[in-house]
Amino acid sequence: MLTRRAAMMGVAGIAALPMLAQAAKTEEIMDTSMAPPADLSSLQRIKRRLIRPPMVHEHEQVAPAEPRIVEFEMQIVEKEVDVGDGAFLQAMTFNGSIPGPMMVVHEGDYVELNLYNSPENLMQHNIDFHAATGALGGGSLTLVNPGEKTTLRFKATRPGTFVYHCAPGGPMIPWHVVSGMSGAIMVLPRNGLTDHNGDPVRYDRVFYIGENDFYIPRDAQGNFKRFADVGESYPDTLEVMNGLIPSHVVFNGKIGALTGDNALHAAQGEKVLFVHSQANRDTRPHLIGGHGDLVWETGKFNNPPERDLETWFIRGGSAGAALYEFRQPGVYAYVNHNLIEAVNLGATAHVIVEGDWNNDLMEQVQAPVEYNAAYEGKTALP
Ligand SMILES: [Cu+2]
Repeated sequence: MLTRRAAMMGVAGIAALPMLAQAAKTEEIMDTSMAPPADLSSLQRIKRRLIRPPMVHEHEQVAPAEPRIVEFEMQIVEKEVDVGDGAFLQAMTFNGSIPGPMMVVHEGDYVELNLYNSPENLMQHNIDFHAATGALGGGSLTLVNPGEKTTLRFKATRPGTFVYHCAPGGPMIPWHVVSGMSGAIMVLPRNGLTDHNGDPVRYDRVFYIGENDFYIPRDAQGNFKRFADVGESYPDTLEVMNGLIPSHVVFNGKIGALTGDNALHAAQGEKVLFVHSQANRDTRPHLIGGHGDLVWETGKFNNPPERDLETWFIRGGSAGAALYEFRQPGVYAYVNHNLIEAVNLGATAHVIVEGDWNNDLMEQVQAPVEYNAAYEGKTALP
Protein backbone atom coordinates (compact mmCIF):
# COMPACT_ATOMS: atom_id res chain seq x y z
CA MET A 1 0.00 0.00 0.00
CA LEU A 2 1.28 3.49 -0.82
CA THR A 3 1.96 5.96 1.95
CA ARG A 4 0.53 9.44 1.48
CA ARG A 5 3.91 10.87 0.59
CA ALA A 6 4.89 8.00 -1.73
CA ALA A 7 1.55 8.33 -3.51
CA MET A 8 2.02 12.04 -3.95
CA MET A 9 5.56 11.69 -5.25
CA GLY A 10 4.62 8.84 -7.55
CA VAL A 11 1.68 10.76 -8.88
CA ALA A 12 3.80 13.85 -9.50
CA GLY A 13 6.30 11.67 -11.39
CA ILE A 14 3.60 10.22 -13.60
CA ALA A 15 2.17 13.65 -14.28
CA ALA A 16 5.54 15.02 -15.38
CA LEU A 17 6.26 12.27 -17.92
CA PRO A 18 4.39 13.51 -20.99
CA MET A 19 5.81 17.00 -20.40
CA LEU A 20 9.42 15.75 -20.39
CA ALA A 21 9.10 14.21 -23.82
CA GLN A 22 8.40 17.61 -25.37
CA ALA A 23 11.25 19.24 -23.46
CA ALA A 24 12.38 22.84 -23.63
CA LYS A 25 10.82 23.94 -26.92
CA THR A 26 7.30 23.66 -25.51
CA GLU A 27 8.30 25.68 -22.46
CA GLU A 28 9.60 28.45 -24.71
CA ILE A 29 6.39 28.56 -26.73
CA MET A 30 4.31 28.49 -23.55
CA ASP A 31 6.22 31.40 -21.95
CA THR A 32 3.63 34.18 -21.80
CA SER A 33 5.68 36.56 -19.64
CA MET A 34 7.02 38.68 -22.53
CA ALA A 35 3.61 39.45 -24.06
CA PRO A 36 2.45 43.08 -23.72
CA PRO A 37 -0.16 43.55 -20.99
CA ALA A 38 -3.82 43.90 -21.94
CA ASP A 39 -5.23 47.26 -20.85
CA LEU A 40 -8.55 46.55 -19.19
CA SER A 41 -8.46 49.56 -16.87
CA SER A 42 -11.62 51.08 -18.34
CA LEU A 43 -13.72 47.99 -17.66
CA GLN A 44 -16.00 47.56 -14.70
CA ARG A 45 -15.18 44.72 -12.32
CA ILE A 46 -17.82 42.68 -10.55
CA LYS A 47 -17.51 39.76 -8.15
CA ARG A 48 -19.79 36.74 -8.36
CA ARG A 49 -20.01 34.31 -5.49
CA LEU A 50 -20.36 30.76 -6.77
CA ILE A 51 -23.09 28.58 -5.31
CA ARG A 52 -23.68 24.85 -5.12
CA PRO A 53 -25.20 23.05 -8.12
CA PRO A 54 -27.91 22.46 -9.25
CA MET A 55 -28.46 26.16 -8.48
CA VAL A 56 -26.65 28.94 -10.30
CA HIS A 57 -25.48 32.33 -9.00
CA GLU A 58 -27.55 35.43 -9.67
CA HIS A 59 -27.01 36.91 -13.12
CA GLU A 60 -28.64 39.09 -15.76
CA GLN A 61 -29.86 37.41 -18.96
CA VAL A 62 -29.26 40.56 -21.02
CA ALA A 63 -25.86 42.15 -20.44
CA PRO A 64 -25.13 45.85 -19.91
CA ALA A 65 -23.65 47.59 -22.95
CA GLU A 66 -19.99 47.34 -21.93
CA PRO A 67 -18.13 44.08 -21.24
CA ARG A 68 -17.05 43.52 -17.65
CA ILE A 69 -14.38 41.64 -15.77
CA VAL A 70 -16.22 39.02 -13.73
CA GLU A 71 -14.26 37.74 -10.74
CA PHE A 72 -14.77 34.30 -9.24
CA GLU A 73 -13.06 32.38 -6.44
CA MET A 74 -12.78 28.62 -6.28
CA GLN A 75 -11.13 26.38 -3.77
CA ILE A 76 -9.98 22.89 -4.72
CA VAL A 77 -10.97 20.36 -2.08
CA GLU A 78 -9.94 16.70 -1.90
CA LYS A 79 -12.29 14.74 0.35
CA GLU A 80 -14.13 11.48 0.75
CA VAL A 81 -17.70 11.64 -0.55
CA ASP A 82 -20.56 9.24 0.12
CA VAL A 83 -21.92 8.59 -3.39
CA GLY A 84 -24.67 6.22 -2.24
CA ASP A 85 -25.15 2.50 -2.66
CA GLY A 86 -22.57 1.86 0.10
CA ALA A 87 -19.81 3.44 -1.96
CA PHE A 88 -17.38 6.16 -0.95
CA LEU A 89 -15.37 8.12 -3.47
CA GLN A 90 -11.99 9.67 -2.75
CA ALA A 91 -13.13 12.80 -4.54
CA MET A 92 -11.31 15.77 -5.98
CA THR A 93 -13.57 18.78 -6.32
CA PHE A 94 -13.84 22.38 -7.40
CA ASN A 95 -15.31 24.22 -4.40
CA GLY A 96 -16.29 21.02 -2.58
CA SER A 97 -19.14 20.05 -4.89
CA ILE A 98 -19.52 17.54 -7.72
CA PRO A 99 -19.90 18.98 -10.29
CA GLY A 100 -18.03 22.21 -9.63
CA PRO A 101 -20.20 25.35 -9.54
CA MET A 102 -21.55 26.84 -12.75
CA MET A 103 -20.30 30.29 -13.74
CA VAL A 104 -22.33 32.69 -15.90
CA VAL A 105 -20.90 35.58 -17.90
CA HIS A 106 -21.67 37.23 -21.23
CA GLU A 107 -19.89 37.07 -24.56
CA GLY A 108 -17.06 39.62 -24.54
CA ASP A 109 -16.74 39.60 -20.73
CA TYR A 110 -13.50 38.61 -19.05
CA VAL A 111 -13.56 35.71 -16.61
CA GLU A 112 -11.05 36.20 -13.80
CA LEU A 113 -10.67 33.17 -11.58
CA ASN A 114 -8.74 33.05 -8.31
CA LEU A 115 -7.99 29.37 -7.81
CA TYR A 116 -6.84 28.01 -4.45
CA ASN A 117 -5.34 24.54 -3.93
CA SER A 118 -5.97 23.88 -0.22
CA PRO A 119 -2.85 23.07 1.82
CA GLU A 120 -4.45 19.84 3.14
CA ASN A 121 -4.63 18.46 -0.42
CA LEU A 122 -2.17 15.88 -1.78
CA MET A 123 -2.32 16.62 -5.51
CA GLN A 124 -1.36 19.23 -8.06
CA HIS A 125 -4.40 20.62 -9.85
CA ASN A 126 -5.28 23.12 -12.54
CA ILE A 127 -8.24 24.16 -14.69
CA ASP A 128 -8.87 23.77 -18.43
CA PHE A 129 -11.77 25.93 -19.63
CA HIS A 130 -13.28 24.71 -22.90
CA ALA A 131 -14.61 28.28 -23.26
CA ALA A 132 -11.08 29.77 -23.27
CA THR A 133 -8.52 30.20 -26.04
CA GLY A 134 -4.90 29.08 -25.71
CA ALA A 135 -2.57 27.52 -23.09
CA LEU A 136 -4.53 24.24 -22.93
CA GLY A 137 -7.64 26.20 -21.99
CA GLY A 138 -5.67 27.83 -19.17
CA GLY A 139 -4.42 24.47 -17.90
CA SER A 140 -0.75 25.23 -18.48
CA LEU A 141 -1.01 28.58 -16.65
CA THR A 142 -2.88 27.37 -13.59
CA LEU A 143 -1.03 24.30 -12.28
CA VAL A 144 -0.97 24.73 -8.49
CA ASN A 145 0.55 22.62 -5.72
CA PRO A 146 -1.20 22.18 -2.39
CA GLY A 147 -1.00 25.52 -0.56
CA GLU A 148 -0.61 27.55 -3.78
CA LYS A 149 -3.05 29.90 -5.47
CA THR A 150 -3.18 31.33 -8.98
CA THR A 151 -5.25 33.81 -10.97
CA LEU A 152 -6.24 33.30 -14.60
CA ARG A 153 -8.12 35.74 -16.79
CA PHE A 154 -9.59 34.84 -20.15
CA LYS A 155 -11.92 36.55 -22.57
CA ALA A 156 -15.19 34.74 -23.17
CA THR A 157 -15.31 35.08 -26.95
CA ARG A 158 -17.80 32.32 -27.78
CA PRO A 159 -21.33 32.14 -26.43
CA GLY A 160 -22.52 28.80 -25.13
CA THR A 161 -22.34 26.28 -22.34
CA PHE A 162 -18.88 24.80 -21.88
CA VAL A 163 -17.20 22.29 -19.60
CA TYR A 164 -14.25 23.13 -17.41
CA HIS A 165 -12.13 20.45 -15.78
CA CYS A 166 -8.84 19.67 -14.08
CA ALA A 167 -6.09 18.46 -16.46
CA PRO A 168 -2.79 18.25 -14.59
CA GLY A 169 -1.05 16.02 -17.17
CA GLY A 170 -0.82 12.40 -18.29
CA PRO A 171 -2.97 9.81 -16.52
CA MET A 172 -3.79 12.39 -13.85
CA ILE A 173 -6.18 13.98 -16.35
CA PRO A 174 -8.83 11.24 -16.62
CA TRP A 175 -8.40 10.30 -12.97
CA HIS A 176 -9.02 13.85 -11.68
CA VAL A 177 -11.99 14.24 -14.01
CA VAL A 178 -13.69 11.00 -12.96
CA SER A 179 -12.92 11.88 -9.34
CA GLY A 180 -15.26 14.87 -9.67
CA MET A 181 -13.13 17.71 -11.03
CA SER A 182 -15.38 19.19 -13.68
CA GLY A 183 -18.03 21.86 -13.96
CA ALA A 184 -19.53 24.25 -16.49
CA ILE A 185 -19.57 27.86 -17.54
CA MET A 186 -22.39 29.51 -19.46
CA VAL A 187 -21.43 32.39 -21.73
CA LEU A 188 -24.68 34.12 -22.67
CA PRO A 189 -25.00 36.22 -25.82
CA ARG A 190 -24.99 39.86 -24.70
CA ASN A 191 -28.65 40.22 -25.70
CA GLY A 192 -29.62 36.94 -24.08
CA LEU A 193 -30.85 33.75 -25.72
CA THR A 194 -32.77 33.69 -28.99
CA ASP A 195 -35.03 31.04 -30.47
CA HIS A 196 -34.93 29.38 -33.91
CA ASN A 197 -36.34 32.59 -35.48
CA GLY A 198 -33.86 34.84 -33.72
CA ASP A 199 -36.51 36.17 -31.34
CA PRO A 200 -35.59 36.76 -27.69
CA VAL A 201 -36.15 33.92 -25.23
CA ARG A 202 -35.99 34.23 -21.45
CA TYR A 203 -35.86 31.58 -18.76
CA ASP A 204 -37.39 31.67 -15.28
CA ARG A 205 -34.80 29.39 -13.70
CA VAL A 206 -31.67 27.44 -14.48
CA PHE A 207 -30.92 23.96 -13.21
CA TYR A 208 -27.34 22.85 -13.66
CA ILE A 209 -27.05 19.07 -13.91
CA GLY A 210 -23.50 17.72 -13.86
CA GLU A 211 -23.33 14.05 -14.74
CA ASN A 212 -20.44 11.89 -13.57
CA ASP A 213 -19.25 8.37 -14.19
CA PHE A 214 -17.43 6.94 -11.16
CA TYR A 215 -15.13 3.90 -11.09
CA ILE A 216 -15.11 2.73 -7.49
CA PRO A 217 -13.13 -0.48 -6.85
CA ARG A 218 -14.64 -3.54 -5.16
CA ASP A 219 -13.00 -6.14 -2.92
CA ALA A 220 -13.03 -9.91 -3.52
CA GLN A 221 -16.50 -10.14 -1.92
CA GLY A 222 -17.87 -7.53 -4.30
CA ASN A 223 -18.13 -4.80 -1.65
CA PHE A 224 -16.95 -1.30 -2.45
CA LYS A 225 -13.48 -0.57 -1.10
CA ARG A 226 -12.78 2.47 1.05
CA PHE A 227 -9.46 4.29 1.02
CA ALA A 228 -7.58 6.62 3.38
CA ASP A 229 -6.94 9.31 0.76
CA VAL A 230 -6.86 9.97 -2.97
CA GLY A 231 -3.31 8.67 -3.32
CA GLU A 232 -4.18 5.31 -1.79
CA SER A 233 -7.25 4.98 -4.04
CA TYR A 234 -5.33 5.52 -7.28
CA PRO A 235 -3.95 2.06 -8.31
CA ASP A 236 -7.25 0.17 -7.80
CA THR A 237 -9.30 3.00 -9.30
CA LEU A 238 -7.08 3.09 -12.37
CA GLU A 239 -7.74 -0.59 -12.96
CA VAL A 240 -11.53 -0.05 -12.86
CA MET A 241 -11.27 3.08 -15.02
CA ASN A 242 -9.34 1.22 -17.70
CA GLY A 243 -12.12 -1.36 -17.86
CA LEU A 244 -14.43 1.51 -18.95
CA ILE A 245 -17.39 0.16 -16.96
CA PRO A 246 -18.51 2.73 -14.40
CA SER A 247 -19.71 1.64 -10.96
CA HIS A 248 -21.97 4.70 -10.85
CA VAL A 249 -23.45 7.16 -13.33
CA VAL A 250 -24.94 9.96 -11.27
CA PHE A 251 -26.26 13.50 -11.41
CA ASN A 252 -24.69 15.98 -9.00
CA GLY A 253 -22.24 13.66 -7.34
CA LYS A 254 -24.34 10.93 -5.77
CA ILE A 255 -27.30 8.65 -6.17
CA GLY A 256 -30.40 10.60 -5.15
CA ALA A 257 -28.70 14.00 -5.17
CA LEU A 258 -31.72 15.37 -7.09
CA THR A 259 -34.56 13.06 -6.08
CA GLY A 260 -36.86 12.73 -3.05
CA ASP A 261 -36.22 15.58 -0.59
CA ASN A 262 -33.57 16.90 -2.99
CA ALA A 263 -35.92 17.10 -6.00
CA LEU A 264 -35.96 20.23 -8.12
CA HIS A 265 -39.02 22.50 -8.04
CA ALA A 266 -40.75 24.56 -10.72
CA ALA A 267 -44.22 25.95 -11.38
CA GLN A 268 -46.55 25.31 -14.30
CA GLY A 269 -45.87 27.91 -16.98
CA GLU A 270 -42.27 28.43 -15.93
CA LYS A 271 -39.50 28.11 -18.47
CA VAL A 272 -36.60 26.13 -17.11
CA LEU A 273 -33.16 26.02 -18.71
CA PHE A 274 -31.48 22.69 -18.03
CA VAL A 275 -27.72 22.88 -18.50
CA HIS A 276 -26.22 19.41 -18.60
CA SER A 277 -22.50 18.69 -18.59
CA GLN A 278 -20.52 15.47 -18.87
CA ALA A 279 -16.74 15.92 -18.94
CA ASN A 280 -15.81 12.32 -19.74
CA ARG A 281 -18.53 10.25 -21.34
CA ASP A 282 -21.51 10.56 -23.71
CA THR A 283 -25.00 10.87 -22.31
CA ARG A 284 -28.54 11.43 -23.52
CA PRO A 285 -30.84 13.53 -21.32
CA HIS A 286 -34.60 12.95 -21.52
CA LEU A 287 -37.39 14.60 -19.56
CA ILE A 288 -40.07 11.96 -18.98
CA GLY A 289 -43.47 13.51 -19.72
CA GLY A 290 -41.91 16.62 -21.22
CA HIS A 291 -39.68 17.73 -24.07
CA GLY A 292 -36.90 20.02 -25.05
CA ASP A 293 -38.79 23.02 -26.49
CA LEU A 294 -35.54 24.59 -27.64
CA VAL A 295 -32.37 22.54 -27.40
CA TRP A 296 -28.83 23.68 -27.97
CA GLU A 297 -27.60 20.13 -27.98
CA THR A 298 -23.96 21.12 -28.39
CA GLY A 299 -24.58 24.07 -26.09
CA LYS A 300 -23.37 26.73 -28.50
CA PHE A 301 -25.76 29.66 -28.76
CA ASN A 302 -24.54 30.95 -32.15
CA ASN A 303 -26.29 27.90 -33.64
CA PRO A 304 -30.10 27.93 -33.84
CA PRO A 305 -31.73 25.65 -31.27
CA GLU A 306 -33.47 22.45 -32.27
CA ARG A 307 -37.17 22.18 -31.40
CA ASP A 308 -39.50 19.63 -29.81
CA LEU A 309 -36.82 17.09 -28.95
CA GLU A 310 -37.60 13.92 -27.02
CA THR A 311 -33.98 13.08 -26.12
CA TRP A 312 -30.81 14.98 -26.79
CA PHE A 313 -27.18 14.02 -26.91
CA ILE A 314 -24.39 15.43 -24.80
CA ARG A 315 -20.97 14.49 -26.11
CA GLY A 316 -18.45 13.55 -23.44
CA GLY A 317 -16.43 16.71 -22.84
CA SER A 318 -19.27 19.14 -23.48
CA ALA A 319 -22.25 20.88 -21.92
CA GLY A 320 -25.63 21.33 -23.62
CA ALA A 321 -28.69 23.40 -22.81
CA ALA A 322 -32.41 22.64 -23.12
CA LEU A 323 -35.28 25.02 -22.46
CA TYR A 324 -38.67 23.65 -21.43
CA GLU A 325 -41.89 25.31 -20.34
CA PHE A 326 -43.74 23.05 -17.89
CA ARG A 327 -47.32 22.75 -19.09
CA GLN A 328 -48.65 20.20 -16.60
CA PRO A 329 -48.18 19.74 -12.86
CA GLY A 330 -46.66 16.53 -11.56
CA VAL A 331 -43.41 14.78 -10.84
CA TYR A 332 -41.17 14.65 -13.88
CA ALA A 333 -38.14 12.42 -14.09
CA TYR A 334 -35.14 13.90 -15.87
CA VAL A 335 -32.93 10.96 -16.80
CA ASN A 336 -30.04 9.73 -18.82
CA HIS A 337 -32.05 7.63 -21.31
CA ASN A 338 -29.65 4.79 -21.08
CA LEU A 339 -32.20 3.49 -18.60
CA ILE A 340 -29.77 1.10 -16.94
CA GLU A 341 -27.63 4.08 -16.08
CA ALA A 342 -30.70 6.09 -15.02
CA VAL A 343 -32.38 3.51 -12.82
CA ASN A 344 -29.67 1.08 -11.72
CA LEU A 345 -26.59 3.30 -11.66
CA GLY A 346 -28.09 6.59 -10.46
CA ALA A 347 -28.56 9.07 -13.32
CA THR A 348 -32.03 10.34 -12.37
CA ALA A 349 -33.35 13.69 -11.18
CA HIS A 350 -36.93 14.66 -10.28
CA VAL A 351 -38.67 17.95 -11.00
CA ILE A 352 -41.80 18.63 -8.95
CA VAL A 353 -44.11 21.00 -10.79
CA GLU A 354 -47.06 22.69 -9.10
CA GLY A 355 -50.10 23.85 -11.01
CA ASP A 356 -53.50 22.83 -12.38
CA TRP A 357 -53.95 19.71 -14.46
CA ASN A 358 -54.96 20.33 -18.08
CA ASN A 359 -57.31 17.57 -19.32
CA ASP A 360 -56.99 18.86 -22.87
CA LEU A 361 -53.33 17.85 -22.97
CA MET A 362 -53.96 14.52 -21.21
CA GLU A 363 -56.86 12.85 -19.47
CA GLN A 364 -57.28 9.51 -17.80
CA VAL A 365 -60.55 8.67 -19.53
CA GLN A 366 -60.97 5.37 -17.65
CA ALA A 367 -58.98 4.56 -14.53
CA PRO A 368 -57.72 0.93 -14.52
CA VAL A 369 -60.55 -1.58 -13.72
CA GLU A 370 -60.91 -5.30 -14.34
CA TYR A 371 -62.72 -6.15 -17.56
CA ASN A 372 -64.70 -9.17 -18.74
CA ALA A 373 -62.34 -10.89 -21.17
CA ALA A 374 -65.20 -12.97 -22.59
CA TYR A 375 -66.79 -9.93 -24.19
CA GLU A 376 -64.36 -7.04 -24.28
CA GLY A 377 -61.12 -6.47 -26.13
CA LYS A 378 -61.92 -9.16 -28.67
CA THR A 379 -61.53 -6.84 -31.65
CA ALA A 380 -58.15 -5.45 -30.63
CA LEU A 381 -55.93 -8.05 -32.27
CA PRO A 382 -55.57 -7.97 -36.06
CU1 LIG B 1 -7.08 17.99 -10.25
